Amino acid sequence: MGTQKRRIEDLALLGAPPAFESQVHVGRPNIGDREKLLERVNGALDRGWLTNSGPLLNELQSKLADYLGVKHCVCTCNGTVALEIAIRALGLSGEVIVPSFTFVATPHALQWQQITPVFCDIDPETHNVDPSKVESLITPRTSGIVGVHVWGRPCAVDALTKISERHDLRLIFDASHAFGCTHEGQRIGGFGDAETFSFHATKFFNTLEGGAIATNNDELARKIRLMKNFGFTYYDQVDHIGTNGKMNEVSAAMGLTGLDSLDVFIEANRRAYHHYREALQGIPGIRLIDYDEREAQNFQYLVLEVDEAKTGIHRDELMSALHAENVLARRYFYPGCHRMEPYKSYFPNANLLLPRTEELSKQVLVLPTGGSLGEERIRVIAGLIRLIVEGSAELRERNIDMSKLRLTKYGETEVKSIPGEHR
Ligand code: T4K
Repeated sequence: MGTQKRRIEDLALLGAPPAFESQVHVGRPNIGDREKLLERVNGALDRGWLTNSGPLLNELQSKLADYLGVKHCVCTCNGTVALEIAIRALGLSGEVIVPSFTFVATPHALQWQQITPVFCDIDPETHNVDPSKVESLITPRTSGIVGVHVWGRPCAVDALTKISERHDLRLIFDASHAFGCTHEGQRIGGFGDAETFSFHATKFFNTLEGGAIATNNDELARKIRLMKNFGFTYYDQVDHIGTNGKMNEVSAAMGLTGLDSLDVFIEANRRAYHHYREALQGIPGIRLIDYDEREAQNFQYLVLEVDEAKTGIHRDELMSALHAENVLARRYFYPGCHRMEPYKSYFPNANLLLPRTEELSKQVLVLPTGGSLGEERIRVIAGLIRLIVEGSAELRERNIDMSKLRLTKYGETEVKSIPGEHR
């Protein structure tokens, strides 16, 4: 369950045992009724129909279209391929405006097709593209905008729609985080020319791996359906360029099972969010992002902004200290896509136009959350953050060098010869 720590000496950083015996992850999958899932998977095995427009996929697509309130929802093998197909089906080329503060799949889906992502800065309040910065980035080569609803909070849908209409640009929303969320009462999914979802295991709604493209445009949907299946129109007739973007029946079974439990997932996430909110209250320099509860939210991401001027400790140091306790907080989307390859080689000075992105990506820390975490563990995690922040001056006095904490994949932390007092 985790040990509630109250004294600086109890921190793993100082050699004490970690608060949690095993690693506590962000992105734990939401899993619905296992019996029902296995029943569906067994049905697929019995039918001997495992992919290529199986009955489970067709049922899922039609239920998703109803849920999202769109005419068409085409499922894909993952969210990256959903983006790639939407980009291609809409005929994007040249340059496309996109935030850098996103998962790298968003610009990769463009660059993969030789389209140049032009990074736009964000609004630090919303973490989403700042629409007032978009128009100055438009050139004769610009063909579209990809907005991202980061953390499930809708980006400036109306402003971006107006800009795209004014300049005759295509508009896609990467809604990977926003399944189940609304903007002005309308489900995310129906905005722009198309919206894409990721149903990766770590997402609010998952199909193991998977994704979808939602659109109200019949012709676009027809193209997308062709493109995700090699362009086949009949058994041996290919009428379009295509790829293999199909979702299989086991993934569809997972999706159908998850759909039955959406309300349970949301309620568990909402409760966890409020437990954190209460437990983190009053910690100087720690701000938990807000979700507008007048809208539907999925509360999948527990996002802190760490203001070093007030905490006395840098976000990375706090993260290292948490990793030492087996709390594997993540610094999404550090360092910003513009500082990742190939973009940092292509645009070495992109940072000059992205001051807000630069700043925020040094402040954000995403904590483990979700239904399986439970109130007690949330209190332990929040208690650790309080102890580390409130004890930061003392940690400095003890000459604890937190940069000595080395992080490895999934945050396995090695604490190496930390100077200062040890227990
Ligand atoms: N656009 C946006 C805005 C996105 O956020 C994403 C994906 C995409 C597009 C592309 O969609 P996909 O092609 O992925 O469908 C993770 C996810 O892999 C990625 O899907 C997601 N965004 C991104 C935000 O997070 P990593 O590199 O952090 O993944 P990983 O493997 O480190 O997992 C995160 C945590 O979840 C770990 O602490 C372990 C835990 N975990 C992971 C898996 C796979 C589990 O507990 N169980 C699991 O099964 O990217």
